[in-house]
Amino acid sequence: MIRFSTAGESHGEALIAVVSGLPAGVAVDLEFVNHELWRRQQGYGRGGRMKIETDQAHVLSGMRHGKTIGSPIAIELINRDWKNWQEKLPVETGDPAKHRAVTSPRPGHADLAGALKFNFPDARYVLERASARESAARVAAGAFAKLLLRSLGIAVASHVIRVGRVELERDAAWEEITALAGKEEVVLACVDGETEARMKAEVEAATKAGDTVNGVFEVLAHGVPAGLGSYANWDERLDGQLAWAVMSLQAVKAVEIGRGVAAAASFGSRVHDPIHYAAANPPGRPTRFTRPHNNAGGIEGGVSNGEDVVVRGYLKPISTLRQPLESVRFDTREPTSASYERSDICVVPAAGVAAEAMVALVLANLAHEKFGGDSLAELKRNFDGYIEQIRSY
Ligand code: EPS
Repeated sequence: MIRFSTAGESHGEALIAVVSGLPAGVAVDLEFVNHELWRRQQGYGRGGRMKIETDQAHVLSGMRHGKTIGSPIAIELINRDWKNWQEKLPVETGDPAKHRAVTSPRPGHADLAGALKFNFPDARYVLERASARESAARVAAGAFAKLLLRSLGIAVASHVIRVGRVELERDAAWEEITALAGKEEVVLACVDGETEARMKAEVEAATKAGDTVNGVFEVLAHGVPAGLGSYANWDERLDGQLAWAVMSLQAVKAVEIGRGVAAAASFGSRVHDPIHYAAANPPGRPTRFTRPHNNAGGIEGGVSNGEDVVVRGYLKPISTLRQPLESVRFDTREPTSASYERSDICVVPAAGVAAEAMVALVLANLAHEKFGGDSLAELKRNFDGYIEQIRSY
């Protein structure tokens, strides 16, 4: 089983990701891991914190001579901002006068629910862990999953399809989406320049108004063979696992598989993807079964069907507002405005990168579950045998 967990607070010394279960022998390209971390920091509308941080993976264990060794991989990401917080958030008792309380909860953030739950007098410790800063550790973990998937010919990418009222109104080709990851400057990670410019104007309007705006990202996984996930038990369904994984990301409030939302308002004859059979294997496809479109998002019955896996994440706008909403003081319970701390205006491209990581981790785990193996060679042998079976079906 490939699993991961993270630790670390937004303004603590470091974030940590621990990934276990990856087979031995996966070549780890740290430049790629760091590029993934860089991508998560980009996008028009990111906050001041991103000017402080340059996230870099410091691998502590589980990797020797450039390859995984089958042991848990521990990755540390140093928070450069820690130097500004050492006295305000010391690990040991420190000077209570230097504590920086978050005095009134922000509607939409975890502040109130977290303070009630953990019986904190203010929301400082809540936001420290609830912050989307944690998603950097997920991206580091996900990069390792992506490297494993890469050796099976599976790639995961994302793009932005909505910011506020502006939506991408055409289909995006896989090549266009993957090209975004190689760009030196990320604006809003939309494949269409004209739409992206209008998305940018939407963020500018929110910035001017002291407001925030988010939207929708789409993650695609290409090269996923038919047969990952299962309809046999509820918790084995690929769509369910992806929904959980993507929904668990900060600010994601809805997840869609394929064209699930539009499908709910359509007739079956307009939704389902007809099945054809080619005379020979189309290039790059292990199966001769083809579909003229992919409204199902590559998943039928909770099982991958060989088409691209397509997952959309809908983000609520960031809840830290420069023009704050009504709230209540933690100490006196008197009405006041919600606390304001430096924040982002728009994070859709960054959330898309974090969602790629989550999708990669789910797929890597299911691939490992199906094909097994303690070494990459063993996994690959089993994988190749299965692909041969599908190819000749
Ligand atoms: C984030 C780091 C944070 C925020 C943001 C995500 O940095 P700071 O709190 O120091 O400004 O920019 O956090 C939130 C959106 C949030 O709601 O907490 C990051 O690394 O992504």
